[in-house]
Amino acid sequence: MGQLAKRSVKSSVRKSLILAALIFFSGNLWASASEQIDSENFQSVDFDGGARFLQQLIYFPKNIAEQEALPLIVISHGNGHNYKYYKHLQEYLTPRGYIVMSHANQTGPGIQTAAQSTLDNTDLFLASLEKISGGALVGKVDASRIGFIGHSRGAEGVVRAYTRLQDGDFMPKHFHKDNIQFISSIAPTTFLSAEDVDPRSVNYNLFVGGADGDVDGRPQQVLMSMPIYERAKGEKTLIYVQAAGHNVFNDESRDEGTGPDRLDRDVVHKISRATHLALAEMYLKGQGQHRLYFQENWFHSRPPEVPVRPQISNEYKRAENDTSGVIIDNFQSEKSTDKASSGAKIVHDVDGLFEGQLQDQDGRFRFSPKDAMNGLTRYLDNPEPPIGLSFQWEDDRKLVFDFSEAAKNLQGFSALSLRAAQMSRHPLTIELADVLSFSVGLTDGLGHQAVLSTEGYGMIIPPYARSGGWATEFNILRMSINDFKTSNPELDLTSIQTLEFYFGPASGSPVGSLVLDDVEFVR
Ligand SMILES: [Ca+2]
Ligand SMILES: [Ca+2]
Repeated sequence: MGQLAKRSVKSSVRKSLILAALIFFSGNLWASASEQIDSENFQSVDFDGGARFLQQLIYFPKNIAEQEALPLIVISHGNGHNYKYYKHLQEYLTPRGYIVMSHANQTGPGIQTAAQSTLDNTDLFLASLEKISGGALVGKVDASRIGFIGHSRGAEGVVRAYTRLQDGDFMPKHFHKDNIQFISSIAPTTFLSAEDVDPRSVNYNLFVGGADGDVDGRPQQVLMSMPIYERAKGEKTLIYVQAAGHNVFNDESRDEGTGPDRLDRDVVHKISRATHLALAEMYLKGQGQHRLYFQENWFHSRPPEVPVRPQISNEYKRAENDTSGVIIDNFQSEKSTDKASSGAKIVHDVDGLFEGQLQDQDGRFRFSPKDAMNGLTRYLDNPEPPIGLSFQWEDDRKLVFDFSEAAKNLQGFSALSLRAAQMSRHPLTIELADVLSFSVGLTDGLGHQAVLSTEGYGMIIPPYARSGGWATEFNILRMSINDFKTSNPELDLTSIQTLEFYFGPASGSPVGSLVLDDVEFVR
């Protein structure tokens, strides 16, 4: 389909979706009751800023008087939600040394008003410290360390708010545009364009529920969250909780999710609490040890509070301006399947090798042999479409990156990192019906080789089987360079010439349909 036709279809879809959304999300606007909770560890106070959308529920540690100035976390709810629905996060984060403010959010008209609410409430909060709890917070809020968390329209809204700050389109009086240290979007909509909603270089987390019955991940504007993640150029993390619905990310909204083995709100809250604490510790308090939870596959290493049972696929990518890694292939240049973006030669005998946009090609997730990117929802109108590789195997096959003309010195590197996904509803994904594994080799100039199975580093899990399979979900894999060396001490890390992927019965899953991206060595 041509770009113009595609655009007009999208814009009519968008209008009808907006209408449908307006009808669907009625009622449950806001409730205001003055309350003041005084627990052992925290205090909470309702602050009335003098207008309907300037209402705030503020949590701060009980012993605030003895504390240094603390970072601020702002929570922006979704449409049909309420600012008092995020106490599970507020009660958990506050005693750990944060001030957490959740505010009334004008989501009804859309993302622009939601973003305005986030900005106005953040500035108003910082301007009003003398009026809150008898001035207990005066001198206790460090406005140079702010995190934004949003949900649904509020999740798109917080990114819109950030984009406006960066564009100088909103001038805050009490904080600076670069004080936003991280943003976490929970199940964001995608109403607005890539130009208006762009995380730019901020640290960015995306949370998605695979059983979401609202922003359900169909390959359509508004309903697919992933393009915002793909736009981000800062350090970024993605947590895809397979059996979580849209509303179980807050305390009270009716669960609208669809799909098997649904997760209780309590379990989803444990995942969200642990994730947001790790993000806050990392980005607001400089506790870098939490980074490993995100860099590694969650079946290998996840925050201890996260229960092991839920199926979660996760992604991580270092910031674009972090030059510590060496990309072998991110597929963003060199469109030939014989040549990697790094210039390495590609030799392979896999089936159906296809390089292209990480976006479903026919707008539906039913299997079609013509759609080599089935179930992917990564691209709407990003300036640079994300591109990756897809292929299959039913026997022993390989895919080799040959950079012997410019051998790599991997001493000082910690890992090979890549993201990989089982393709939703592909016949070989259905035949496998299991987690997927393969083997990875490194070979030096003298022919010494070390081969490791991906199994030791996490799982490439089957797509969540909602209506037979929904999104094609990437899983990060991070394989230790040291482990390659240990498995063959003769391997000369100073002169690695090829990186080999082995698929099939001799090396892992006997059959499979895989999408691959971001193959790189990282420090
Ligand atoms: Ca499709
Ligand atoms: Ca790519």
